[in-house]
Amino acid sequence: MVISEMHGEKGSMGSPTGGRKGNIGDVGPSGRKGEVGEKGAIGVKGPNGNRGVDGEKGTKGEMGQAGIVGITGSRGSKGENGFHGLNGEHGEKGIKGEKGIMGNKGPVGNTGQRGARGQTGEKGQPGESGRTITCGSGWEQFMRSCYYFQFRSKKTWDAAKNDCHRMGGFLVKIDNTIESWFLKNFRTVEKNTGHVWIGAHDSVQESRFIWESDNTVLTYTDWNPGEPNNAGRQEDCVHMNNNNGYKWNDIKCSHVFSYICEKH
Ligand code: MMA
Ligand code: CA
Repeated sequence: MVISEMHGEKGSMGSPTGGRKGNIGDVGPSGRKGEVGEKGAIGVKGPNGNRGVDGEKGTKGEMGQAGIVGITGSRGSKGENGFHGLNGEHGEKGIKGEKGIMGNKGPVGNTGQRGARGQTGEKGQPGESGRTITCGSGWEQFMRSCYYFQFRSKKTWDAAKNDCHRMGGFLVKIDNTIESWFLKNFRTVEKNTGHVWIGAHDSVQESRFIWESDNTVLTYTDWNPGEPNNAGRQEDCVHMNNNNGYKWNDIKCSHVFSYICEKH
């Protein structure tokens, strides 16, 4: 704001001779308004304005990385039992059995005094196909042969062969499964515990086994697996091995074993 200067006007001079000083005149009229003053200094800083409005919400962040694999869980409990399996298929029909052994000669029928009893006599038929053999004391008859089981004496193969010859026979010649079965069966019955010579040998030509009874080459054989092996290149005679169910083995002829003779 501009403040105007105000002052009264100067009174008239008194008498030079000195009189008394006059009274003070009336106040003069107001002076003219002064000129505008200079601009004042900058005022003190005003108080802070109010806080602005909140910004808009940001966009959604990206998906985080997959977490680490968890620790292995403890073992589950045992499952329930499975169902019963289906029944298996019906098995195949078995192989036809071998032809049976020929029966021994049937008993002689009773005299026909009573007609009804005469029937029994007919059973004797099968026996007629075999020869009637009188084997003699100590010999066993089977099919068309007689056998002498010498289980109480032991000899070398040659001595055993000679003994059979002396008795009118030869060291046993085994022609087939049935005959083999008969000999093995006798071994069981007699409870024989040793090896037994049979009539086979390859003394004439190595590896060519023949029967001493008729010098024919073996057809039926019952070798123990791995035999004949001519161990030590000195095994020319054949025995039934008591440790292997009587299966055959070639061995040194100088061993002393029991033996079986055969005669027709
Ligand atoms: C073994 C085997 C045969 C051989 C005899 C000789 C026990 O069997 O090698 O082949 O004849 O030994 O003692
Ligand atoms: Ca052998």
